[in-house]
Amino acid sequence: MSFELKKPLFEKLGMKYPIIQGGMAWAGTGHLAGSVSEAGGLGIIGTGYWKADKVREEIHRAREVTDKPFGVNVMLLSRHIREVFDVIIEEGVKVVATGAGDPSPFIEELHSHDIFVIPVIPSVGLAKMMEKKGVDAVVAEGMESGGHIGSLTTMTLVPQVVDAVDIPVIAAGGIGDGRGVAAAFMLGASGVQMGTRFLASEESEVHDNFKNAVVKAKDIDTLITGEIMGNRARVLKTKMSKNFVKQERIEIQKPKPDDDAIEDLENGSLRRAVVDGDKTTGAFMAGQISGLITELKPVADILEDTWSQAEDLLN
Ligand code: TUI
Repeated sequence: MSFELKKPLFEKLGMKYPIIQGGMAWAGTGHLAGSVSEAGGLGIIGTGYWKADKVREEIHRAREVTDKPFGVNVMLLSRHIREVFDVIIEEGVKVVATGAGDPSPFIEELHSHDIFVIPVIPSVGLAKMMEKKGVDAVVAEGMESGGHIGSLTTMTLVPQVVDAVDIPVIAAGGIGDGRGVAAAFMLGASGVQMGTRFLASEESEVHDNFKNAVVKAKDIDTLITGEIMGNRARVLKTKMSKNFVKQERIEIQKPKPDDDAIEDLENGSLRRAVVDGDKTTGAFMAGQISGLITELKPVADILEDTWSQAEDLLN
Protein backbone atom coordinates (compact mmCIF):
# COMPACT_ATOMS: atom_id res chain seq x y z
CA MET A 1 0.00 0.00 0.00
CA SER A 2 1.34 3.46 -0.85
CA PHE A 3 1.85 6.30 1.61
CA GLU A 4 -1.06 8.18 -0.05
CA LEU A 5 -3.46 5.33 0.71
CA LYS A 6 -2.36 5.13 4.31
CA LYS A 7 -2.52 8.87 4.93
CA PRO A 8 -6.20 9.00 5.90
CA LEU A 9 -5.49 7.70 9.42
CA PHE A 10 -3.17 10.63 10.09
CA GLU A 11 -5.56 13.04 8.36
CA LYS A 12 -8.49 11.90 10.47
CA LEU A 13 -6.36 12.63 13.51
CA GLY A 14 -5.58 16.13 12.28
CA MET A 15 -1.83 15.47 12.16
CA LYS A 16 0.52 17.70 10.17
CA TYR A 17 3.43 15.25 10.45
CA PRO A 18 3.41 11.41 10.35
CA ILE A 19 5.18 11.40 13.69
CA ILE A 20 3.87 9.87 16.91
CA GLN A 21 5.31 10.40 20.38
CA GLY A 22 5.80 7.02 22.07
CA GLY A 23 3.61 6.51 25.13
CA MET A 24 6.30 6.33 27.78
CA ALA A 25 5.22 5.28 31.29
CA TRP A 26 5.57 8.21 33.75
CA ALA A 27 7.41 10.29 31.12
CA GLY A 28 4.53 10.55 28.63
CA THR A 29 2.54 13.04 30.70
CA GLY A 30 -0.58 14.87 29.59
CA HIS A 31 1.44 18.03 29.14
CA LEU A 32 3.99 16.39 26.82
CA ALA A 33 1.37 14.47 24.83
CA GLY A 34 -0.87 17.53 24.49
CA SER A 35 2.10 19.62 23.35
CA VAL A 36 3.08 17.09 20.65
CA SER A 37 -0.49 16.94 19.30
CA GLU A 38 -0.80 20.73 19.40
CA ALA A 39 2.42 21.01 17.35
CA GLY A 40 1.11 18.66 14.63
CA GLY A 41 2.26 15.20 15.72
CA LEU A 42 0.28 12.69 17.76
CA GLY A 43 1.03 12.79 21.47
CA ILE A 44 0.43 9.71 23.58
CA ILE A 45 0.00 9.60 27.34
CA GLY A 46 1.93 6.64 28.79
CA THR A 47 -0.08 5.14 31.62
CA GLY A 48 2.27 2.32 32.71
CA TYR A 49 1.05 0.99 36.04
CA TRP A 50 -1.12 4.05 36.80
CA LYS A 51 -4.63 3.71 38.23
CA ALA A 52 -7.76 5.37 36.82
CA ASP A 53 -7.60 8.69 38.73
CA LYS A 54 -4.06 9.51 37.64
CA VAL A 55 -4.91 8.64 34.02
CA ARG A 56 -7.96 10.92 34.11
CA GLU A 57 -5.90 13.76 35.57
CA GLU A 58 -3.31 13.48 32.79
CA ILE A 59 -6.01 13.37 30.10
CA HIS A 60 -7.34 16.63 31.53
CA ARG A 61 -3.81 18.09 31.54
CA ALA A 62 -3.43 17.22 27.83
CA ARG A 63 -6.69 19.07 27.12
CA GLU A 64 -5.27 22.17 28.84
CA VAL A 65 -2.72 22.46 26.01
CA THR A 66 -4.62 21.17 22.98
CA ASP A 67 -8.04 20.67 21.42
CA LYS A 68 -6.53 18.18 18.96
CA PRO A 69 -6.76 14.40 19.32
CA PHE A 70 -4.12 12.62 21.37
CA GLY A 71 -3.69 8.99 22.40
CA VAL A 72 -3.40 6.99 25.59
CA ASN A 73 -1.07 4.00 25.81
CA VAL A 74 -2.26 1.10 27.93
CA MET A 75 0.55 -1.06 29.28
CA LEU A 76 -0.93 -4.55 29.27
CA LEU A 77 1.26 -5.99 32.04
CA SER A 78 -0.51 -3.68 34.50
CA ARG A 79 -3.26 -5.08 36.72
CA HIS A 80 -5.21 -1.81 36.44
CA ILE A 81 -6.01 -1.90 32.72
CA ARG A 82 -9.79 -2.46 33.05
CA GLU A 83 -10.23 0.74 35.04
CA VAL A 84 -7.87 2.57 32.65
CA PHE A 85 -9.93 1.49 29.60
CA ASP A 86 -13.09 2.69 31.40
CA VAL A 87 -11.57 6.17 31.88
CA ILE A 88 -10.38 6.29 28.26
CA ILE A 89 -13.91 5.53 27.04
CA GLU A 90 -15.60 7.93 29.49
CA GLU A 91 -13.22 10.73 28.57
CA GLY A 92 -13.74 10.34 24.81
CA VAL A 93 -10.08 9.68 23.99
CA LYS A 94 -9.67 9.13 20.22
CA VAL A 95 -6.65 6.79 20.05
CA VAL A 96 -5.55 3.84 22.17
CA ALA A 97 -2.04 2.49 21.79
CA THR A 98 -1.06 -0.66 23.66
CA GLY A 99 2.25 -2.11 24.74
CA ALA A 100 3.76 -5.18 26.39
CA GLY A 101 0.98 -7.61 25.48
CA ASP A 102 -1.95 -8.68 23.33
CA PRO A 103 -4.88 -6.21 23.33
CA SER A 104 -7.30 -8.60 21.53
CA PRO A 105 -9.93 -8.76 24.32
CA PHE A 106 -10.48 -4.99 24.16
CA ILE A 107 -10.38 -4.16 20.43
CA GLU A 108 -14.09 -4.61 19.66
CA GLU A 109 -15.17 -2.60 22.65
CA LEU A 110 -12.80 0.26 21.80
CA HIS A 111 -13.97 0.30 18.16
CA SER A 112 -17.60 0.44 19.30
CA HIS A 113 -16.68 3.79 20.87
CA ASP A 114 -14.97 4.98 17.64
CA ILE A 115 -11.52 4.76 19.18
CA PHE A 116 -8.59 4.02 16.87
CA VAL A 117 -6.54 1.08 18.16
CA ILE A 118 -2.81 1.03 17.43
CA PRO A 119 -0.91 -1.75 19.23
CA VAL A 120 2.85 -1.82 19.52
CA ILE A 121 4.13 -5.18 18.27
CA PRO A 122 7.63 -6.73 18.32
CA SER A 123 7.06 -9.52 15.74
CA VAL A 124 5.42 -10.41 12.42
CA GLY A 125 3.17 -13.03 14.05
CA LEU A 126 1.62 -10.54 16.41
CA ALA A 127 1.25 -7.96 13.61
CA LYS A 128 -0.70 -10.45 11.49
CA MET A 129 -2.88 -11.40 14.43
CA MET A 130 -3.60 -7.73 15.16
CA GLU A 131 -4.55 -7.09 11.53
CA LYS A 132 -6.98 -10.03 11.66
CA LYS A 133 -8.58 -8.55 14.77
CA GLY A 134 -9.16 -5.31 12.89
CA VAL A 135 -6.72 -2.83 14.44
CA ASP A 136 -6.23 0.46 12.58
CA ALA A 137 -2.41 0.38 12.38
CA VAL A 138 0.52 -1.23 14.14
CA VAL A 139 3.66 0.26 15.61
CA ALA A 140 6.54 -2.09 14.74
CA GLU A 141 9.03 -1.45 17.53
CA GLY A 142 12.64 -2.60 17.36
CA MET A 143 14.85 -3.46 20.31
CA GLU A 144 16.77 -0.19 19.94
CA SER A 145 13.88 1.39 21.87
CA GLY A 146 13.90 2.35 25.50
CA GLY A 147 11.73 0.49 27.99
CA HIS A 148 10.13 -2.92 27.46
CA ILE A 149 11.44 -4.48 24.23
CA GLY A 150 11.25 -7.50 21.96
CA SER A 151 14.32 -9.02 20.32
CA LEU A 152 14.31 -7.86 16.67
CA THR A 153 15.92 -4.66 15.42
CA THR A 154 13.90 -1.97 13.66
CA MET A 155 15.83 -2.59 10.42
CA THR A 156 14.80 -6.24 10.34
CA LEU A 157 11.32 -5.99 11.88
CA VAL A 158 9.79 -3.13 9.89
CA PRO A 159 10.13 -4.48 6.31
CA GLN A 160 8.98 -7.94 7.40
CA VAL A 161 5.88 -6.49 9.06
CA VAL A 162 5.25 -4.23 6.04
CA ASP A 163 5.28 -7.30 3.77
CA ALA A 164 3.00 -9.26 6.09
CA VAL A 165 0.12 -6.81 6.62
CA ASP A 166 -1.97 -4.32 4.64
CA ILE A 167 -2.65 -1.88 7.45
CA PRO A 168 -0.35 1.11 8.06
CA VAL A 169 2.93 0.26 9.80
CA ILE A 170 4.52 2.87 12.03
CA ALA A 171 8.23 2.30 12.69
CA ALA A 172 9.73 2.75 16.15
CA GLY A 173 13.08 2.13 17.78
CA GLY A 174 16.28 4.02 17.09
CA ILE A 175 14.68 6.96 15.28
CA GLY A 176 15.82 10.39 16.46
CA ASP A 177 16.05 12.65 13.41
CA GLY A 178 15.03 13.01 9.77
CA ARG A 179 17.54 10.42 8.60
CA GLY A 180 15.85 7.81 10.76
CA VAL A 181 12.43 8.86 9.48
CA ALA A 182 13.56 8.68 5.84
CA ALA A 183 15.11 5.26 6.47
CA ALA A 184 11.87 4.03 8.05
CA PHE A 185 9.89 5.20 5.01
CA MET A 186 12.36 3.38 2.75
CA LEU A 187 11.59 0.22 4.73
CA GLY A 188 7.91 0.73 3.89
CA ALA A 189 6.68 2.42 7.05
CA SER A 190 4.03 5.11 6.68
CA GLY A 191 4.85 6.89 9.90
CA VAL A 192 7.28 6.84 12.79
CA GLN A 193 7.13 6.83 16.54
CA MET A 194 9.83 8.48 18.64
CA GLY A 195 10.13 8.27 22.40
CA THR A 196 13.64 9.15 23.52
CA ARG A 197 13.80 12.24 21.27
CA PHE A 198 10.72 13.64 23.06
CA LEU A 199 12.14 12.82 26.52
CA ALA A 200 14.78 15.46 25.81
CA SER A 201 12.30 18.18 24.89
CA GLU A 202 11.44 21.40 26.68
CA GLU A 203 7.88 20.24 27.29
CA SER A 204 9.00 16.87 28.71
CA GLU A 205 8.40 16.82 32.46
CA VAL A 206 10.99 14.21 33.37
CA HIS A 207 13.52 15.32 36.00
CA ASP A 208 16.46 17.39 34.72
CA ASN A 209 18.80 14.55 35.77
CA PHE A 210 16.96 12.32 33.27
CA LYS A 211 17.06 14.86 30.44
CA ASN A 212 20.76 15.53 31.08
CA ALA A 213 21.50 11.81 31.15
CA VAL A 214 19.92 11.39 27.69
CA VAL A 215 21.81 14.39 26.32
CA LYS A 216 25.12 13.16 27.78
CA ALA A 217 24.66 9.51 26.80
CA LYS A 218 26.95 8.02 24.17
CA ASP A 219 26.10 5.27 21.68
CA ILE A 220 26.93 2.39 24.05
CA ASP A 221 25.38 3.86 27.19
CA THR A 222 22.25 1.66 27.42
CA LEU A 223 21.84 -1.91 28.62
CA ILE A 224 19.00 -4.43 28.86
CA THR A 225 17.62 -5.48 32.24
CA GLY A 226 15.37 -8.53 32.60
CA GLU A 227 17.29 -10.78 30.17
CA ILE A 228 17.12 -13.48 32.83
CA MET A 229 14.16 -12.56 35.09
CA GLY A 230 11.87 -11.56 32.19
CA ASN A 231 10.29 -8.24 31.09
CA ARG A 232 13.36 -7.14 29.12
CA ALA A 233 13.74 -3.38 29.30
CA ARG A 234 16.35 -1.00 27.89
CA VAL A 235 17.65 1.61 30.32
CA LEU A 236 20.59 3.99 30.53
CA LYS A 237 23.67 2.52 32.18
CA THR A 238 23.86 3.61 35.81
CA LYS A 239 25.46 2.06 38.87
CA MET A 240 22.04 0.63 39.71
CA SER A 241 21.22 -0.84 36.28
CA LYS A 242 24.68 -2.38 35.95
CA ASN A 243 24.31 -3.87 39.41
CA PHE A 244 20.78 -5.09 38.61
CA VAL A 245 22.07 -7.06 35.63
CA LYS A 246 24.82 -8.58 37.79
CA GLN A 247 22.33 -9.50 40.53
CA GLU A 248 20.00 -11.12 37.99
CA ARG A 249 22.75 -13.59 37.13
CA ILE A 250 23.31 -14.38 40.80
CA GLU A 251 19.63 -14.64 41.73
CA ILE A 252 18.59 -16.84 38.81
CA GLN A 253 17.82 -19.76 41.13
CA LYS A 254 15.46 -17.78 43.38
CA PRO A 255 11.65 -17.99 42.91
CA LYS A 256 10.03 -15.29 40.72
CA PRO A 257 8.69 -12.38 42.81
CA ASP A 258 4.89 -12.00 43.14
CA ASP A 259 2.84 -9.42 41.18
CA ASP A 260 2.97 -6.80 43.95
CA ALA A 261 6.75 -7.05 44.13
CA ILE A 262 7.11 -6.83 40.33
CA GLU A 263 4.86 -3.76 40.15
CA ASP A 264 6.78 -2.18 43.01
CA LEU A 265 10.11 -2.81 41.34
CA GLU A 266 9.16 -1.74 37.81
CA ASN A 267 6.79 1.12 38.56
CA GLY A 268 8.80 2.35 41.55
CA SER A 269 12.18 2.42 39.84
CA LEU A 270 10.75 4.22 36.80
CA ARG A 271 8.98 6.80 38.99
CA ARG A 272 12.19 7.43 40.92
CA ALA A 273 14.02 8.18 37.65
CA VAL A 274 11.31 10.32 36.03
CA VAL A 275 9.95 12.20 39.04
CA ASP A 276 12.88 12.25 41.49
CA GLY A 277 15.83 12.04 39.08
CA ASP A 278 17.26 9.46 41.50
CA LYS A 279 20.47 8.23 39.95
CA THR A 280 21.00 5.61 42.65
CA THR A 281 17.78 3.59 42.42
CA GLY A 282 15.95 4.97 39.35
CA ALA A 283 15.46 3.13 36.03
CA PHE A 284 16.20 5.64 33.26
CA MET A 285 14.41 3.99 30.34
CA ALA A 286 15.79 5.37 27.08
CA GLY A 287 16.71 4.06 23.66
CA GLN A 288 19.98 3.48 21.85
CA ILE A 289 19.44 6.72 19.92
CA SER A 290 20.22 8.67 23.13
CA GLY A 291 23.78 9.06 21.82
CA LEU A 292 22.48 11.10 18.86
CA ILE A 293 20.55 13.52 21.03
CA THR A 294 22.75 16.38 22.15
CA GLU A 295 20.33 19.18 22.99
CA LEU A 296 16.92 19.86 24.48
CA LYS A 297 14.47 21.32 21.98
CA PRO A 298 10.83 22.43 22.00
CA VAL A 299 8.56 19.69 20.60
CA ALA A 300 7.48 21.97 17.73
CA ASP A 301 11.13 22.24 16.61
CA ILE A 302 11.69 18.50 16.98
CA LEU A 303 8.71 17.80 14.72
CA GLU A 304 9.53 20.46 12.16
CA ASP A 305 13.28 19.82 11.97
CA THR A 306 12.81 16.05 11.82
CA TRP A 307 10.18 16.16 9.09
CA SER A 308 11.89 18.78 6.93
CA GLN A 309 15.15 16.77 7.04
CA ALA A 310 13.22 13.60 6.16
CA GLU A 311 11.38 15.30 3.29
CA ASP A 312 14.63 16.64 1.83
CA LEU A 313 16.14 13.16 1.93
CA LEU A 314 13.05 11.44 0.54
CA ASN A 315 12.73 13.95 -2.29
O1 TUI B 1 5.55 -1.39 26.14
C1 TUI B 1 6.56 -0.91 25.65
N1 TUI B 1 7.49 -0.27 26.41
C2 TUI B 1 7.42 -0.14 27.78
S1 TUI B 1 6.21 -0.69 28.80
C3 TUI B 1 7.02 -0.12 30.14
S2 TUI B 1 6.48 -0.34 31.79
C4 TUI B 1 7.52 -1.63 32.18
N2 TUI B 1 8.52 -1.39 32.99
C5 TUI B 1 9.41 -2.35 33.29
C6 TUI B 1 9.31 -3.59 32.75
C7 TUI B 1 8.29 -3.85 31.91
C8 TUI B 1 7.39 -2.85 31.58
C9 TUI B 1 8.17 0.46 29.75
N3 TUI B 1 8.38 0.45 28.45
N4 TUI B 1 6.80 -0.98 24.32
C10 TUI B 1 5.92 -1.67 23.45
C11 TUI B 1 6.24 -3.09 23.36
N5 TUI B 1 5.33 -4.03 23.35
N6 TUI B 1 7.45 -3.63 23.30
C12 TUI B 1 7.29 -4.99 23.24
C13 TUI B 1 5.93 -5.22 23.27
C14 TUI B 1 5.19 -6.44 23.23
C15 TUI B 1 5.70 -7.61 23.76
C16 TUI B 1 4.94 -8.77 23.74
C17 TUI B 1 3.93 -6.44 22.65
C18 TUI B 1 3.20 -7.58 22.62
C19 TUI B 1 3.70 -8.73 23.15
O2 TUI B 1 2.90 -9.79 23.08
C20 TUI B 1 3.17 -10.96 23.79
C21 TUI B 1 1.87 -11.64 24.01
O3 TUI B 1 1.53 -12.45 23.14
O4 TUI B 1 1.22 -11.29 24.99
